[in-house]
Amino acid sequence: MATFGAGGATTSYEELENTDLIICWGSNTMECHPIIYNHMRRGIKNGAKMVVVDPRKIDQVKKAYKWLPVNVGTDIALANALANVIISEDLHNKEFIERATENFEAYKEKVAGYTPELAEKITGVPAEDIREVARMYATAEKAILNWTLGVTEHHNGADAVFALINLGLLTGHVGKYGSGLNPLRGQNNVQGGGDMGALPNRMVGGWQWDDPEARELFEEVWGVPLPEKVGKNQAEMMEAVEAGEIRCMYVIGENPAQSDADENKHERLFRSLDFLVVQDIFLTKTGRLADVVLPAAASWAETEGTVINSERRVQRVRRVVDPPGEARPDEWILQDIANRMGANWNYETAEDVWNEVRRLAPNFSGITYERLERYGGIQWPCLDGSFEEISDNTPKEQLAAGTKGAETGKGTTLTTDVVEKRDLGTKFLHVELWAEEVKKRAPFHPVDHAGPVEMPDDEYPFQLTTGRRLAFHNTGTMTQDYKKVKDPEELIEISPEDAEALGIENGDFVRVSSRRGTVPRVRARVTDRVRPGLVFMGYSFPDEVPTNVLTINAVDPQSGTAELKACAVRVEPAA
Ligand SMILES: Nc1nc2c(c(=O)[nH]1)N[C@H]1C(S)=C(S)[C@@H](COP(=O)(O)OP(=O)(O)OC[C@H]3O[C@@H](n4cnc5c(=O)[nH]c(N)nc54)[C@H](O)[C@@H]3O)O[C@H]1N2
Ligand SMILES: Nc1nc2c(c(=O)[nH]1)N[C@H]1C(S)=C(S)[C@@H](COP(=O)(O)OP(=O)(O)OC[C@H]3O[C@@H](n4cnc5c(=O)[nH]c(N)nc54)[C@H](O)[C@@H]3O)O[C@H]1N2
Ligand SMILES: [Mo]
Repeated sequence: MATFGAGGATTSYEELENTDLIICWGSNTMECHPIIYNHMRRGIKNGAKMVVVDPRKIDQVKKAYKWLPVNVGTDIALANALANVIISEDLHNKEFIERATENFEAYKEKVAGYTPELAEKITGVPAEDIREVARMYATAEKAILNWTLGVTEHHNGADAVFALINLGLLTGHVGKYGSGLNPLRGQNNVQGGGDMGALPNRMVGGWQWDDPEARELFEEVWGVPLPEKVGKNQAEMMEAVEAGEIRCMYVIGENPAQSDADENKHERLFRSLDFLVVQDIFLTKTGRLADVVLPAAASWAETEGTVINSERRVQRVRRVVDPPGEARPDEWILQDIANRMGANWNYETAEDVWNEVRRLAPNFSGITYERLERYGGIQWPCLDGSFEEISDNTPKEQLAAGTKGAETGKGTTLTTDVVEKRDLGTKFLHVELWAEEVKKRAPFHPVDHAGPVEMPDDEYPFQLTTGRRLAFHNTGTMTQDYKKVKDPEELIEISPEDAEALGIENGDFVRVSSRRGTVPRVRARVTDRVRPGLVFMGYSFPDEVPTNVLTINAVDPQSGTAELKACAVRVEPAA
């Protein structure tokens, strides 16, 4: 948003199949975004090269042309060094920079200090590899840079995102078919959650909270004055709990007592509340701490509505089974509570809610249920909701291919004959950066490297990074009872060298402790996926292995995200 004004992945999945270079930066795409990875796989089959930037030798490294085994928390130094090479070898896209960006001189000055040799010392990535990947990225005709939590879950994660976006601006790999910048969304509806205004400073459709035009529109549609104050993000809320300013909390579809960093501290804070309500489809740990549990939420298969995925595609969700017992859809509960507080909400269907969204947010105005029914998913922005001119005989594939014309780089809407006049959404964002005259330039944000807050020392000699495995989801509420998969328990990945030094073998139990807490028993997986000094844990079995008692609550002031990807721990053999 800070660079382009819109928060969303800029390309569509399809473009991953039609590009020359795919970079996965801090993203275990194969295990965590398997659908998107399938598109990447096709791209690789079609000739694209993949570069993986990850401290661990994750499985997709086998398919990669190049793996940059970056030290945890040193991504900014690496990105700046790539830029350093691109500029010093005169490979940057001067025409694009001149026309579509601003603040290049400051950026150039900043990255001048990040030579590949210096970056090698910080990041552990050989200078020659940095040079090679810099050249590949700068000279590729099309290149897509994808990133996720390895980049963002740090005390300076927002800066790291700027460092990556800067690379896209430097090379012009954004705003044209097959090139782009993609923050992959974690869940099926993370994009949708943000788009619906589930952010403290944004409204439905991404409007800035204090935008006068938006306030007028919302007050008119909702018929109530809006609060004057901007809201708090989750980290700020927990600070306010600690300060005694927030005494009551209502948690929907989240298990923060186990997903927040420094679990012991967060458990204390949740316990200190006067009143806690949890609305979930399972009884989570957070639910067990609650005064009131609304066991009423219905899962995605039991409810109606829409979700919005990483490529900004709005898709219908349909009820296929009835909710069990007294379970009710989330929006039903919210409406009932609102009305008991004196409001007068009368949404009968999910479509009623969606139609209000269409009034509030121009990006969605053209996405009617009727059109979703007809065409399948539609990518926002989509302004024009008409469709009657399309004949019923138009083959579905042709409609789906509607935005093909975008390949020419001429526009984001379609040019295929049949659907010429129809707005079937927007395949990729920011084509306006390639217009003759650019109205709003994208600024470079020069940033500096700053390593993790807590580094290993004599007392806590290992660096712990945390993340995911294919078969288990987040805090495990929905997956931990599922046993018919490989390794249905938490594991700590540890290098053969470290295992030998500790006198442990693959499958032995170890005890892991940090300055904040202790995991008494977790099974060791001895593997060269991690290098000496680094250990990795998931957090999907938190009742038996509460990984987040170890992690550090060092929060990025810009994003509100904790440094879940780096803390220092001690590992010892356990009984
Ligand atoms: N150590 C460590 N910690 C992390 C991370 C990490 O990498 N390492 N990652 C962080 C990230 S990226 C995330 S997103 C968070 C995730 O943290 P959480 O969101 O707290 O974890 P989930 O387990 O996904 O919890 C989702 C809850 O929603 C419930 N649910 C599912 N469907 C519905 C529904 O339709 N309605 C309602 N009301 N409830 C529903 C589920 O039962 C579940 O309890 O964890 C963060 N914590
Ligand atoms: N199977 C499965 N899929 C999921 C989820 C799940 O729980 N299970 N959760 C969903 C959610 S909510 C999210 S947000 C996404 C997350 O998707 P990802 O971000 O891909 O998942 P993670 O495993 O948290 O972290 C990705 C990688 O970051 C690397 N990494 C750690 N530290 C650093 C660093 O300093 N620099 C770099 N460059 N890399 C680093 C780790 O080694 C890891 O391989 O996955 C989603 N999909
Ligand atoms: Mo996430």
